[in-house]
Amino acid sequence: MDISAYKNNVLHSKLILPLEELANRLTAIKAELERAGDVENTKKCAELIDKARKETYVFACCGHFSAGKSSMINELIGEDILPSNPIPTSANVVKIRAGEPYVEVLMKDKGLVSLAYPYSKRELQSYCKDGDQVKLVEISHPTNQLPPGVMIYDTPGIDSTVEAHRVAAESSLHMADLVLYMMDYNHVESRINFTFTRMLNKRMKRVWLIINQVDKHRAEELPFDSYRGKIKCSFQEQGIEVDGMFFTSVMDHSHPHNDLSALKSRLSREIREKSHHISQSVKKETFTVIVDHIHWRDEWNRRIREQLQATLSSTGASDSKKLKARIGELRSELGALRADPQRFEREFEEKLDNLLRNANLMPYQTRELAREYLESLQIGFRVGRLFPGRRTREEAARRRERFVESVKANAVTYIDIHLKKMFLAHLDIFKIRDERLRQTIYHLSVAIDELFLKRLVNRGALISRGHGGATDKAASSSFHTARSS
Ligand SMILES: Nc1nc2c(ncn2[C@@H]2O[C@H](COP(=O)(O)OP(=O)(O)O)[C@@H](O)[C@H]2O)c(=O)[nH]1
Ligand SMILES: [Mg+2]
Repeated sequence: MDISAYKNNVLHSKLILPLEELANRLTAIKAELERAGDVENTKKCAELIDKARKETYVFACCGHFSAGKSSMINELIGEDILPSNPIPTSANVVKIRAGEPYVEVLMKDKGLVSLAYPYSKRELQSYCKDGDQVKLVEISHPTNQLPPGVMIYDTPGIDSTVEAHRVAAESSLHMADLVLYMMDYNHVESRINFTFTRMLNKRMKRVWLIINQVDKHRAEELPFDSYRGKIKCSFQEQGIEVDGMFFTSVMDHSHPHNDLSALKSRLSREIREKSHHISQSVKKETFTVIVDHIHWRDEWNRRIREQLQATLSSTGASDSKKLKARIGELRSELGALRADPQRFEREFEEKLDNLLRNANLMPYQTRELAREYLESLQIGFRVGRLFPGRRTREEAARRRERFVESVKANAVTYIDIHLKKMFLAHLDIFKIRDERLRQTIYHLSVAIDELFLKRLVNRGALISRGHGGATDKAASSSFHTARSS
C-alpha cells in the first residue's frame, strides 16, 4: 500500500465532510479495529468520535521545560489557574475547559479522584505539578475567556527525544486541532525543538511556533528583525513547515515586539472556524489511526510468524521447502488410503493369519498335557479303584488346569508379544498416531480359558488309549484351528 499517496490525498483534499458523517464513518472503522483486538487505536477512534459529535476544539501547548506553557495558558484565560515555576518541575497533562467548576485527577495508583468545589488553587496546582503520582488533571472552570466546546491541553516539558515520544503519546495529541509549540527565547535552536516539530509535521498536525520570553532580547546586541529572520531560517532549513510563528512575552505586555495580541486574535478566529478545523483534523487523525493500525497488524503478524516458526522448528520441520514436499507426500498417501479404505484391515488380517499360523502354541510339553487332557475327556476315563468318581473328577480337573495354564503361557510368549508389535508396526505404516489406540494395543491379551479350549477341541480328533503316536498330532491340529473358529 502506498501510504504517501494517500497522505497527500488527505492533506490536499478539499473534501470537507460534515462532522456527523465523519463520526459515522469512524464508528465503522472503530468496529473493525475492535474486532482485530487493537485496543489503543480503538480507544483513539472512540475519542475522535466523541470529539466529532461534541465538536470539541482542542489546542495543546507543548515544548521545553520552563518555556512558559503554563504562563501562556493562564494569560489566554486571564486567570492564574495553572502553576508556573522558575525551577523546571516534572508535570503531567492538564486539560482545561470552560464550564461548571469541577476538577478530576487521574492518579497513577489510585485511579480517579474528584476535588470538591470550592477547592483551593494551591491544592489544584499541587496535583498539576505532581508528575510522579498524577497522570492527568481535568479542570472545568467558570470563565468567559474560553468559548464552550474549546479545550486547552497543558503538557509535560520535554528535553530529550525519548521524553518527546513519551509526552506525545501521553498527551492525547490525536485530539489536538492545533499545537502551540512553545520555546523559551534562549533555547529556540535546541535539537529537541526540531525533532518534536518534525514529528508533528509527520503526523500532519497544524503547528504554531511560539517564541516566548522575548523580553529577554537585547536590541543593542542584535536587532530584533535579524533575530526573527534567523529563527525563521533555521526552521526552514530543517524542512519544518509551520502554520504560524509568534514572538511573545507573557511578562512584558508592552514589549514592542510582542505578538501576544496577534496570537490572541488568530486564536479567536481559529475558534470561530472551529467546525472546519475539527473536520480537517479528525479526518487526518483517522488516517493516522489507520496507518498506526496497519503497523500494529504488521507487528502482530510478525509475532505470530515467529511463534509459528518456533513451533515448526520444534518439530524439526523449519525448512519451508522440505515442509511443502512432506505435505505433498502426506497428501498422496492420504489419497491412496482414501482410494482403498479396506487396505488397512486386509493387510492386518494377512499379517495376523501369518502370525497365528506360525505361533508355536503346542510345543512338545503342551502337547503332552493336551494328550492327558483329551484323555480325561474320554467317556471311559477313570482313576483308582476305591471311590473312582471323586478321584477321576479331581484328576480331570488337574489335567485341565495344567493344560490351560500351559496354553496361556504359550499364548503370551508366542502370540501376545508378537501381536502387539505387529499391530503397532501396522499403525506406523499407516501413519496412525493415535495414542489412545496405542494404549489399547499395549493392554491387549488373548483370553484363554477352559471354555475357549473346549470349543477348540475337535471331538473327532480325540484319541483312545494306545494310539500314542497320533495323539500329539491330533491335539495340536485341534488347536491350530483356533484362529478360524
Ligand atoms: N521573562 C519571562 N519569563 C517568563 C515568561 N513566561 C514565563 N516566564 C517564566 O518562566 C518560568 C517558567 O514558566 P512556566 O509557565 O512554568 O513554564 P512551563 O514549564 O513551560 O509551563 C516561570 O518562572 C515564569 O514566570 C516571559 O514571557 N518572560
Ligand atoms: Mg508548566
